[in-house]
Amino acid sequence: MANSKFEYVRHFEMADNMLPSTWLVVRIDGRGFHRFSQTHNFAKPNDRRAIELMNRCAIEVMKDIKDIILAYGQSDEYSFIIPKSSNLYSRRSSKISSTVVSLFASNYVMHWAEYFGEDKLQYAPCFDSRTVCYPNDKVLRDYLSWRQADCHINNLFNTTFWALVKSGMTEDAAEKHLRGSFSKDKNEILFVEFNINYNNIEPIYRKGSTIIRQKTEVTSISPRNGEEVKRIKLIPTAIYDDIIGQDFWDRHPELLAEKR
Ligand code: DGT
Ligand code: MG
Ligand code: MG
Ligand code: MG
Ligand code: MG
Repeated sequence: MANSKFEYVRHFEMADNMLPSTWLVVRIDGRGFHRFSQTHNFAKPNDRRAIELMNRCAIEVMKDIKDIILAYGQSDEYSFIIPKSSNLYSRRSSKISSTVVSLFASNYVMHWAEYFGEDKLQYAPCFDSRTVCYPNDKVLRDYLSWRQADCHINNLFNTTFWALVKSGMTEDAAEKHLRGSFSKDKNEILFVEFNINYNNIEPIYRKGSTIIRQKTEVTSISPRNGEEVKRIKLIPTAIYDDIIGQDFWDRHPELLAEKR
């Protein structure tokens, strides 16, 4: 086929392929969710509906993009892990980032009402996205530990902050009260003043959500003879484990295995 004289403009597109044989992490984050959470009256410190909607979106992304082996989410963000061996979209950075974030955002809108019921979506939510490559298993685990530690630090702060405010302190006073405090101080305030043992708060809030492909028995009806057929399928499922320690990785050796 003859090329048009315009086709040279194609060469203005720059290659952005990510290094081969490295872990790829796509992190999406809600744009201006400080305002979005206020407009939609998210519960403080954690809105269960918002978290479950985020998890649903991540699950739908993983059902669509099979290369993703694990996703980790907290607050208004989600990280998607693509293994070293993957050749998804020839590892083109913007193609991967834009596909993941667009799928995530459209699912957020599509499934909103299932989680928020009568509380209508007030305006179109938006997420940003980036793809970063991590050269080995240690930095990948350190990346995930960084996000889970962030979840812990913010959740401990927010839980204590909102307990103080709900007990009658102004937001300014609560902010001052907690300035410069250590984890043990916040644990102490929660325990002594509010009778809350932080470790008993639901793991979904303390640990964030990890989606892995879990072996699940599914039952379907055979179109041939109408009989029930049971099969084991890998279904993306949310769990709320500690992913910083070695235990999680020992229980799921397939995640870091070279061959998949
Ligand atoms: P950005 O990402 O630079 O566009 O700015 P934001 O406003 O999205 O800020 P970010 O991503 O650093 O922080 C997430 C915001 O979302 C933060 O203000 C808290 C809010 N948020 C997330 N999850 C919840 C929730 O479950 N409940 C409430 N009340 N707020 C939440
Ligand atoms: Mg944000
Ligand atoms: Mg930010
Ligand atoms: Mg965020
Ligand atoms: Mg096209």
